[in-house]
Amino acid sequence: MTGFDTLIRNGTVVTASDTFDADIGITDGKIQAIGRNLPAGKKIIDATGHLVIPGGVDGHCHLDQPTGDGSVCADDFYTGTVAAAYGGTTTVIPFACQFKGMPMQAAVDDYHRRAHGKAVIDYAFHLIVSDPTEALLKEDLPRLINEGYTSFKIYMTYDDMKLNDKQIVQLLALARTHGAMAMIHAENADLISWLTDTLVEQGKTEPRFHATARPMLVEREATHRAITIAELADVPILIVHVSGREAVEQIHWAQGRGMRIYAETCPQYVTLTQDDLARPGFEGAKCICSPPPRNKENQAVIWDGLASGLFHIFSSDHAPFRYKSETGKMLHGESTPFNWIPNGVPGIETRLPILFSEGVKKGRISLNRFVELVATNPAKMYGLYPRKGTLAIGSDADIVIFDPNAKRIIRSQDLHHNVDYTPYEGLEIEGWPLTVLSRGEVVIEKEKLLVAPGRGEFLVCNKPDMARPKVA
Ligand code: DUC
Ligand code: ZN
Ligand code: ZN
Repeated sequence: MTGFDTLIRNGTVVTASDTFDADIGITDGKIQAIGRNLPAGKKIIDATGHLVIPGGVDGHCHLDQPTGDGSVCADDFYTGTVAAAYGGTTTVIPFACQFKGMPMQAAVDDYHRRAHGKAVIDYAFHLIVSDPTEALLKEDLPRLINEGYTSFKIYMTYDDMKLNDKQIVQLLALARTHGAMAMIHAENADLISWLTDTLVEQGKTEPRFHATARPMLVEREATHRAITIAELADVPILIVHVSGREAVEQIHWAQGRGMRIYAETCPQYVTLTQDDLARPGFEGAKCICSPPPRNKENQAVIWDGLASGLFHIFSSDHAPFRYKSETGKMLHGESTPFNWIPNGVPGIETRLPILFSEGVKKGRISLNRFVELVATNPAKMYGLYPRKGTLAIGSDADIVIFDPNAKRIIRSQDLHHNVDYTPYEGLEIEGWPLTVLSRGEVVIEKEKLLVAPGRGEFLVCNKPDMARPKVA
């Protein structure tokens, strides 16, 4: 056997199940061989002392997503995918978002236009359904699922997005019939609305009151309701961005009953707390996301779930809004009331390093579990496996050479997103990607971006096995 396009040699290969020393031979963008002492390739990458892992799959991030409140998503498909690549992610799945009154197809077409010519890594789309009309339920959504948009998000909160229980059950029944994965944002909208009104009437509008307006019980109730609706529709669902104990308990209960309830959590829920929302001045706005970060005890609960298998995926929920900007966190100036501050934190570049450093290095999760959470399971969840998310013969050569001992301090100025802050400023990290390949092409090497915008390809997703109802 001769002449791989690229040979990665002397590394420690890590998949979701195994860790072993091997070389990887790549030809035509695919992994052609994994073995010891493979013959040289035209290009040789020496991975001595480093881990060789599948490129990360970020199954939840927001790029160039239109909003309804005058805020602007600061990363487009160029800056967002560049930042992702620097952080060891080689596939992103952001959201084509339907607004009320808009055909879903129009949202998809618009999103393709936004992505066109920009991405440096591969991408697929989730859909956000906010207006489940009869036409959408009967024709548009089934057709889009069959065309490769095999996952959609349902909101139980946010006035312009939220669906009622009947709409949710209709959509879950549709997911069952057509084999799609339903992702659910579980927070009780009416309770949040009442709490918000009460706080605002009392003049309690600083960023820290965002956490008061969205306590864990509103997440718990909605999580339980989502589980109940999924049980009625008899279909698996994914509860996204789970923040703490109360939602975890509901998921644990449902999983214990044999239900296929999947769960996602994100870096913000293991690194930030509600105290970060009380940073001096308006700084707390930097950490406003929904659900909000909780406290240390809840972080420990999330870590337990990451270790035990309760959680299936670890996503960034990268929602990039600039801090010093009237299209960002300061939408209405420096004292923007919490309920007008755009929700979301940036984190597409720091996702793998944070989970590796805080999780693997601190002994909370294994190396294989790390790979499973950031790459393998998201690829499975969204019908991209085994093309993405693993190191196997025939898979796309989306590969990260990861230095497990690299020491960094997270600084906004060193990151590549188009946001003027990171909520993780000053966090000490051990472990960072060195070299990143996408379909065999070196995208990042020695801190440099080596590819042009537009090389990233749109991915048609299969219907995920994980979305199948349990066979009796
Ligand atoms: N919450 C969401 O539901 N989406 C984007 C960011 C956030 O905080
Ligand atoms: Zn959400
Ligand atoms: Zn989100």
